[in-house]
Amino acid sequence: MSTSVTGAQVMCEALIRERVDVIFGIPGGAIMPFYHALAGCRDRLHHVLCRHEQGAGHAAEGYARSTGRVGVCVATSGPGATNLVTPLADAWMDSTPLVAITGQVPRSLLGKDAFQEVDITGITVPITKHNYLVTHAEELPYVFREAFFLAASGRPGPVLIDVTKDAQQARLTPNWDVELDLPGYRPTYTGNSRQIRAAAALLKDAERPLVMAGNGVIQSGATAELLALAERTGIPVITTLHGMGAFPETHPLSLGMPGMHGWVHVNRALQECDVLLNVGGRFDDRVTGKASTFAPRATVIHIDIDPSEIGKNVPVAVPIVGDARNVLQALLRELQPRRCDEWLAHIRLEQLQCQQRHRELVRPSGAALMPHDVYAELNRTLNDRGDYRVVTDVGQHQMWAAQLIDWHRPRTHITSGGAGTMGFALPAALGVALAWPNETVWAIVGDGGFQMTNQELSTLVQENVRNVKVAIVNNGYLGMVRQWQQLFENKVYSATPLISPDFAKLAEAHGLLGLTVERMEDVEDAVRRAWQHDGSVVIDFRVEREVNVFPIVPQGKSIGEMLTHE
Ligand SMILES: Cc1ncc(C[n+]2csc(CCOP(=O)(O)OP(=O)(O)O)c2C)c(N)n1
Repeated sequence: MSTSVTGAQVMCEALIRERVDVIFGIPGGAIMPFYHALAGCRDRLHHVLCRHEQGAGHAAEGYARSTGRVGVCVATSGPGATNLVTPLADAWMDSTPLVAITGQVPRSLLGKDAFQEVDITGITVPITKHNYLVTHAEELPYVFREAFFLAASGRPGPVLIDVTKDAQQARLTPNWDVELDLPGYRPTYTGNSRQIRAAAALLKDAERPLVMAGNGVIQSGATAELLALAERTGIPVITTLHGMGAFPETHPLSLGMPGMHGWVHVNRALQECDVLLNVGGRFDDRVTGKASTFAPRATVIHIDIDPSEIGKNVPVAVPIVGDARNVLQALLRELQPRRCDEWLAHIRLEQLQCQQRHRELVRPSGAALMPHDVYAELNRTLNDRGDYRVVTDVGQHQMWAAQLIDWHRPRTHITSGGAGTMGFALPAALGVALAWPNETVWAIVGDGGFQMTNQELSTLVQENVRNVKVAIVNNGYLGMVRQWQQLFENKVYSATPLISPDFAKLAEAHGLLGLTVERMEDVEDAVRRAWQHDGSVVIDFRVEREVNVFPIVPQGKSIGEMLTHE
């Protein structure tokens, strides 16, 4: 038997066979054999050295979310592996296809509290779709094949492969002739035709129907089918935070976002609708508010690839398990043209009144720089140019971005929705920028979240990434928490005022262009300079400090009980 390759070389070869071109990580003792092997295939596998494993994980997520392909991150054992826990949880909550590779102590030391030993497979059981501890190099070709298949198929998600150091060092003749053998894993891609006919009948007869588009529409590439369905039936469409971009928001049938920070007219439409078709959304509590009072008059149709989502949060009359694109295609074959003009006019009237009032209420007089001014300018230039992706972090700025930018294309709005992970935006933008070198990637981030992972600016420089433009919406607070303290905790601002460094100087210290904007008159110029500058940029928008995101549905309340102003 030839003993020409190591387990580590097999790992690299497996990645190449899965058509991986870029991986994000940090080396260390237990993963050193893999890194040694990686040096031998630099021309085929590009490794990005991040500054923190959390950054590596989010970068892989950004790559995956913007391309639909599996993102890959790598860490050593122990603290390297535990630093990946947050991105794994994030990917789990947002159904992001990810493969995380970690080194593990040698098999002979397992369970002995060896140096940098952590039971990472044990830790990540609840936040991975599947995970593996590989102790024998011969298992590697099969495990990698299966891991990539699991990460990308059915409902996508993160998979972890933990490989002992001795398995990486062992020599073997790999067997690449692997047949997948997953008897218990059979995702359903086509919906049940009887249920699809039942859904069509409901949509035909409904007086106040509504379509809610979630992440599944984007994941399955069903945007054309969604548009066709809306245009054939005249049914208005609402888009969840992760559904943004699934339906063009300037379309006459687009209503906007529902939920905790959704628009008043959208939440009212949900409370009034008689048939609700949820395509690829999971009825997250940020969408439903108090679930028992959600859409009380609606007969609910739910299309989801994951059967365990159906009926989990909201009772469903017509469950359709399948891939959103397949199911919508089948549904389209059943649907005759119709219109919903009266219902739409009713919602539009409400929208007009609510948005007029909203505009008046959110603008305190004499405010220096309102966050809304920044978004208005970003929205204008993004839509003018079209060649962009936007990554947002978590907090007030994230909700304003969702509300105030018109999202048109799938995979252009990337955010941490399920886990709500501060620190996501900058490293995720790095992953997006490497996947889309010819587009401009805006990272919109708060002063708090930026400080959680801003060391990845250094990675941008090392990688010569020139297309990331960071817009910090700097309000001197952990803004979203401060807002809750103001509204619901009697203005006791406990641990939310935030001192920050001079962010423009921090950018300059990295050799990047740094700009500071304090006046409304300077917003346009700064945004234009950022677009034009051949290199990554950080803009510190110092905005009015105590501005709130409205509407807001207080925690535990029905979405019918929104606060629209202070
Ligand atoms: C890792 C992490 N820690 C804590 C939180 C809780 N949290 C949610 S929003 C928020 C404030 C965010 O502040 P900032 O980044 O400045 O953004 P802003 O809300 O001001 O736009 C915090 C602390 C979180 N979501 N993630």
